[in-house]
Amino acid sequence: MVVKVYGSIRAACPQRVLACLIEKEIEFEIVHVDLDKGEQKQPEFLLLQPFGQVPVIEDGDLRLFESRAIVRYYAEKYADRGPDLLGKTLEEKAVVDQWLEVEAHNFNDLCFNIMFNLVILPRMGKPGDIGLVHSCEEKLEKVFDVYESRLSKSTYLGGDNFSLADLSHLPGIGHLIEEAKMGHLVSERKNVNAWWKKISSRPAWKKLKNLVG
Ligand SMILES: N[C@@H](CCC(=O)N[C@@H](CS)C(=O)NCC(=O)O)C(=O)O
Repeated sequence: MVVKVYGSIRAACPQRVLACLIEKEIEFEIVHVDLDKGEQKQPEFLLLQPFGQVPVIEDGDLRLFESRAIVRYYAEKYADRGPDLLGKTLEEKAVVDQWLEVEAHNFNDLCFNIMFNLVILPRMGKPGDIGLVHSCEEKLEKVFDVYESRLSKSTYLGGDNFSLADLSHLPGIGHLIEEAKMGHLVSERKNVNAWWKKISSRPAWKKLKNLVG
């Protein structure tokens, strides 16, 4: 069964899902939703995703939205195929989950506000709130300090192995480095920098970057 992924391949949340599908070697088809044209706000799309956001997946009778719920689902469904992205024991799984929640609640909004105000709004010819960008950058420095300390004790955020906690950061950090030109947040921190090099050189992520072009 080919998984249908509705979204834009350039947007962070669909990329989270695609990175997971590629890691697990799950066949997928992207149904492009043009965010610039507001296609995700059309009534037909709202039937798929009532909040008008991407991604949404369709897999047989299953329809799911929320990128982290989707990656958890596939990591569990294909636990025995490809890399284990969840952890083995209950305790390992809990630690992976903890850092996945950190990504969602401590990292993601700051990253989104920077991208939105520094890159997306100007691209649409609208001014971004640069004060907000600076305050988010300051807060993100503190988040990366926490990561630096964590990564001095373990190779990956969730422990000794690559997991959903790391995978979930790939799109956001990629955008911060490539589009917001904030690579210093990563490169100035020895452990974060080594971690980023390791996770961003995974074949699955490179394959996705090639698809994005
Ligand atoms: N929590 C949702 C967030 C989805 C989200 O914010 N998607 C963005 C693209 S990364 C989007 O659809 N933006 C357009 C909009 O909100 O109108 C998820 O992780 O799937």
